[in-house]
Amino acid sequence: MHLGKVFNTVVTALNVALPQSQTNGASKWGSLEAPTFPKFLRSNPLPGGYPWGNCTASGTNQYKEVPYTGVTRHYDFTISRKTLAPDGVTRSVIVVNGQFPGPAIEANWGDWIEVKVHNGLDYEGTAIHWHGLLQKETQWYDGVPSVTQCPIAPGTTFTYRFRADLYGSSWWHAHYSGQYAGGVLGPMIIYGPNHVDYDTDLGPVFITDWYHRDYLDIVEDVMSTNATKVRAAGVSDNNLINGRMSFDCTKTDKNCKKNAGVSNFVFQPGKKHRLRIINAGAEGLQHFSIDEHEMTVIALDFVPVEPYKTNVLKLGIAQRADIIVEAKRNSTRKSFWMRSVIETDCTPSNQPEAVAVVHYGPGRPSTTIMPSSQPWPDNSTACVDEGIDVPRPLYPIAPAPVPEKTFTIDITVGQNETGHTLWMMNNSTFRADFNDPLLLAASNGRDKFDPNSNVIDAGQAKSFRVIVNNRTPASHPMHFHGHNMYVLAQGSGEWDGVVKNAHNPLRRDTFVVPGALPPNTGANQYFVFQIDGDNPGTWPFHCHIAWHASGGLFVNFLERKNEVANLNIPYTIKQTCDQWDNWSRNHVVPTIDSGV
Ligand SMILES: *[C@@H]1O[C@H](CO)[C@@H](O)[C@H](O)[C@H]1NC(C)=O
Ligand SMILES: *[C@@H]1O[C@H](CO)[C@@H](O)[C@H](O)[C@H]1NC(C)=O
Ligand SMILES: *[C@@H]1O[C@H](CO)[C@@H](O)[C@H](O)[C@H]1NC(C)=O
Ligand SMILES: *[C@@H]1O[C@H](CO)[C@@H](O)[C@H](O)[C@H]1NC(C)=O
Ligand SMILES: *[C@@H]1O[C@H](CO)[C@@H](O)[C@H](O)[C@H]1NC(C)=O
Ligand SMILES: *[C@@H]1O[C@H](CO)[C@@H](O)[C@H](O)[C@H]1NC(C)=O
Ligand SMILES: *[C@@H]1O[C@H](CO)[C@@H](O)[C@H](O)[C@H]1NC(C)=O
Ligand SMILES: *[C@@H]1O[C@H](CO)[C@@H](O)[C@H](O)[C@H]1NC(C)=O
Ligand SMILES: [Cu+2]
Repeated sequence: MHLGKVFNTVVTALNVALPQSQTNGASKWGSLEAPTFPKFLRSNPLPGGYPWGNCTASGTNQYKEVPYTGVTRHYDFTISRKTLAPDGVTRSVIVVNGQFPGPAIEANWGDWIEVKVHNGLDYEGTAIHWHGLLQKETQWYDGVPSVTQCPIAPGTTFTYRFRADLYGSSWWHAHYSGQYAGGVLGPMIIYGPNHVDYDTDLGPVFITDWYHRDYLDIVEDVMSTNATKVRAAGVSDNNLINGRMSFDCTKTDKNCKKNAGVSNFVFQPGKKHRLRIINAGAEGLQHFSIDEHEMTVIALDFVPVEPYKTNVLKLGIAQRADIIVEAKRNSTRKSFWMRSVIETDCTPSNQPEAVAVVHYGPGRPSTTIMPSSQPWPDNSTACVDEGIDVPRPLYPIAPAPVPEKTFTIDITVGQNETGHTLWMMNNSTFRADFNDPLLLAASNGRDKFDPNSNVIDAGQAKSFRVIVNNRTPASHPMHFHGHNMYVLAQGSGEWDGVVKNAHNPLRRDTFVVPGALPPNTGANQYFVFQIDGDNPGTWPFHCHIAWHASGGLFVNFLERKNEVANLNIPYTIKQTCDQWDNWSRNHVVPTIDSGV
């Protein structure tokens, strides 16, 4: 819900803002030096055509056809800690190549992407997940420690190689404990066919709730037996747009320097701008808007949708939206607020509203001008995303009307005998075994797993349906790896069996199931989705709220185990385990939470 207040106290005197190097290190995101983005990468031009040939957004089934480009894009990431003040409050941030937010991965649809990851951290493992990609050819490079690999040990290097098998906007992030909330995240842009034209691609707009404490300290509180600490742990201190926002230093401690300033964007009058909005936060559901500008949504997650207009966009953690914003032709105002507000009814924050400035060109704008634009009215208080009624996938796909298997999963929360608050899926909380990844075990023929590995065997089902009953007061952005879910239904109580839009249901990789309302009365909220069993592997299905995943809200679907036994898993995966075994024999590994 918009607070409707402009940040006179915290955004005063933009001209005394900290330099970008002190807020975001080597990152240029959100500054006037940020790049714009092409329609596709031209390093492999085809005569008069596109790298994806004649594939189109409306005419090509993305899950069946991936263009062959023969190109590999190479990236090199070094992960380390650095002292930064993204909002003016100094803390240790985990940076990639010295940047927060991290560097962009760009590729054309169908390219291969190779990323060499050096773990330069002193005592934390890591692993990087390439959010939303299907990994149909390389199921072992999904980047989840204890599921597809062992953590990358400090001082060691691991190279991922995978196909850009879908196109649009996404992000990469650490999947080791709550580490991405400490800064290990960046954009992933995959160029593909466009169904809506635009003039300028302004690229990623990260919206991230922000915490002044290190993720390890937060996770310690999340897992503590002190209910007060558990409740306070997930309350964010601020909200950032492209890694930057001011903070009222009178409210806080010695670590507060001065105004960090806010991010800046430039629109050209009358032109259409593409923005790639990414909720890369730890917990906060966000309402994104640009004052006095309407936006047209053209894709959700990696799925192009029939364009629809909105003023306020709702994104749960890990969700993305590609939007087109047409700038006014002859505006009397020369700058407007961009806003993103954490929905505090489900996700608490001490400073829920982030702002950035949209300037009108031409010419280099003055960043000292404070906009006086007015926010869109937004009185929604429900903890929901864009829902299943309006967004319609552009390329229609009807899932199997009768799935081969159906699973029911209850989400509950409770304390175990020692008083730790744990999240449960079907009465079982997840706990990682960093030294024994599930995919490797399954490919070696294991079919009995530790109960806390939360493995659900989908057998050889060509399609399976999952009914998720959320019996907790919290809303959960539920993410499925290796697939886009067909979201068949959402509602309150018990599902009545009716499928919405059976001929073309919503597809996306993350969907927000609202909290049971009113809390604790048992009136659960449900959502129902279906998966095509076309991707042999061990695929996590989990809440993307970092602190809920820490508390075990995580299961793994073992899909087509007969084929899993035949996967040709490269030796490098086993090597991560040899290196991690060696590391964990010689060092104490802080295993505070579930590990993912
Ligand atoms: C697409 O391109 C292929 C070869 O590049 C060609 O054989 C095919 O006819 C084209 N399809 C359409 C619908 O234009
Ligand atoms: C629980 O945590 C709160 C907040 O940190 C603290 O004030 C309180 O003393 C703690 N209670 C116990 C029993 O440790
Ligand atoms: C733009 O607005 C100004 C002032 O309102 C007016 O003088 C001018 O003619 C307008 N230009 C166009 C192209 O509409
Ligand atoms: C928001 O306010 C408008 C106008 O006051 C009202 O019509 C609408 O029902 C409200 N919506 C919600 C979700 O409260
Ligand atoms: C969850 O538990 C219910 C009730 O015991 C059972 O019917 C269902 O199959 C279980 N779901 C999974 C995915 O194991
Ligand atoms: C409760 O959960 C915590 C965190 O997973 C764990 O450390 C503890 O051993 C569990 N207690 C019992 C009795 O299982
Ligand atoms: C979870 O456990 C409780 C208590 O043991 C039991 O009543 C309930 O049926 C179980 N639920 C599922 C889904 O297995
Ligand atoms: C094992 O770990 C030690 C200490 O971390 C390191 O010096 C050594 O090189 C490692 N050996 C191998 C084979 O990775
Ligand atoms: Cu959750």
